[in-house]
Amino acid sequence: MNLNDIKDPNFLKTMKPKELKTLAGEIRSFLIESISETGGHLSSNLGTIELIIAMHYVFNSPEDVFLFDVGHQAYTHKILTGRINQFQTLRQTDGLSGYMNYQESVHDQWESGHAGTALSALLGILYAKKIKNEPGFGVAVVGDASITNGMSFEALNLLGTDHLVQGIVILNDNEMSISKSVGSISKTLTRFRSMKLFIKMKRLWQIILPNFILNFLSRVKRGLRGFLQRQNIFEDLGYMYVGPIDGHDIKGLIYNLERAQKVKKSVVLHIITEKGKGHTEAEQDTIGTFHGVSKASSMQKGISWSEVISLDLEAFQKIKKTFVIMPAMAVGAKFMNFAKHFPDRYLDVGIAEEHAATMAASMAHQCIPVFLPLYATFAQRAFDQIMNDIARSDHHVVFGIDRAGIVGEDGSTHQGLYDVSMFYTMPNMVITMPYNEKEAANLLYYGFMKQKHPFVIRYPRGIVQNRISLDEIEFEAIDPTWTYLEKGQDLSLISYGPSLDLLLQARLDMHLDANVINARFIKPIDENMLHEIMKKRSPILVYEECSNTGSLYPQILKFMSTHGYTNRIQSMSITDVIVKHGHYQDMLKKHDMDLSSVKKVIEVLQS
Ligand SMILES: Cc1ncc(C[n+]2csc(CCOP(=O)(O)OP(=O)(O)O)c2C)c(N)n1
Repeated sequence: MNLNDIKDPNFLKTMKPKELKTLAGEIRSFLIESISETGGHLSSNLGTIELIIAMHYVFNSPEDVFLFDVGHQAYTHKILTGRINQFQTLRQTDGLSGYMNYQESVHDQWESGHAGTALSALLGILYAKKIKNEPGFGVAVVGDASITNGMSFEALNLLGTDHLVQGIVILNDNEMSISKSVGSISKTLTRFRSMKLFIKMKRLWQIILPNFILNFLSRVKRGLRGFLQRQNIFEDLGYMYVGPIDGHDIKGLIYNLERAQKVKKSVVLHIITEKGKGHTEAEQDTIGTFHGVSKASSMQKGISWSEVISLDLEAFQKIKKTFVIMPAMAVGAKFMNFAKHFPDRYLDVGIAEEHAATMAASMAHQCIPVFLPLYATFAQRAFDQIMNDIARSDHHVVFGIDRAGIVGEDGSTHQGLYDVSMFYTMPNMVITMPYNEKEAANLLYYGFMKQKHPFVIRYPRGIVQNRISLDEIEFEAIDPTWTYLEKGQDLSLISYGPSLDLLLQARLDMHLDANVINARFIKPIDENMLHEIMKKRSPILVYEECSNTGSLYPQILKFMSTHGYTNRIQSMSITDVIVKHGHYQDMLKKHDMDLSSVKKVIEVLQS
């Protein structure tokens, strides 16, 4: 069939299993070709094609609601709901989102981007349907890594024994998070996978025996299995557990989904899929390189900020041994080499930011130097733990806040725009951002060697100019002050991180006699330098690629009002707006943060 003709999933209902299989093959070929051009979540989507076809075959979306945990694995859902023609714009400015998106389709009824939300949302959907007296099932697809998230367990704990609602939880088990799944849940699932024969027999009993005998047997079985095999965690939590099922066998999936519809309690359908199915390299990938792939034409030269920080920390091990707690982002945060070189100083804790923060706090209390890398957006998950266990108690944890600022293609759920405000509210927190590679190394050194407070080093998603290697890295003492990148009389341009390059460029292009000030210590502020520039009474621009609610700008305003300074001051920031997916430069422009916007603001300030 011509995939471009798909308008909605109804056409599936009359198709035969063989035709559905052919369709899966066509979608797989399309996705491999299309994602290799645009970039996107390759492996996860190649693993869910048959599942999503079966879901749309059995259920009636949007009356039946589908929730995809994270939402990165739902490309087939996008195709079956009539969006294939937009795939050439996937993750691009004004194009198709890489995640579920309320604005794109009535079939997208849960947006997330952050792992672990689907089961809570499922309970919400089911209760809403009940209150509104609306028909329809709720079906949540959760990966074997996302189900280990604390939030997933909070919801699992309730749904299994809630007799007012019935949810269908599809546990999509591919043994992978981005890299390998970790922890005891993962081990438990491995044990389930080895129980296939037992499961087949159980399926047979359920077909041939009447209900009351099944119920009786179920009780006997639980006792017996508890004795013989240890129990099934999902059954213990009150669910009917069905599985493990081959997640690429459409016929089997349809059979089991139809059964799940008829069960009068919540069901966990455990399916086994292969991440990257149909793409040889992705199938063999045990590291996570193919979880998300970049657009072919967007490969930039140089190395990423994440790699700089990871290399710095490796080099720093000669000076001090530090422990890294990694919440599931080893590949993106570029810590695979660190993990290999220092296995006894590294722990992947899975998608568990809250746990990671509290664990870091207690290690710090035991005087272990801990480095905690968190993407800015995922650090939000651990607000309470960072606030209560680290900041309140003044524990010396060093944070690497990665993907700070506009993130580009991942879009609104992944923007790193709130971390400065978040950390600013926290007592004892020191917040920094390096301008270049050299400063990154020095801040890391300073954070571990000269600080006793919780210490944040934030860095963006982009690429650094100069490639650095391990043996080039040197650490120097750094003062907790701001520095002048350029000096001048007429105005002061203040920022931190690589955004300073924009200000330097504006200065150059406009032939300005201006200070360009590197506020590398975002908190605490450099009061001496502020006095120095304020006394000149010249105008000030504070440029921050983040929300300015509670960031550097209001601190400078507070300083000015305390000391009675009345300089003209202007803030450029991304405040109270949602930044969508798209090219980094496009987003800067769209939100009046690009070079030409800087120049316009400077002109106004000088007029
Ligand atoms: C709170 C949070 N932390 C980290 C991530 C980054 N992340 C996106 S997908 C993913 C792995 C998900 O694995 P799994 O749930 O097993 O789904 P799969 O991709 O294997 O289908 C991670 C860690 C995230 N989205 N949310």
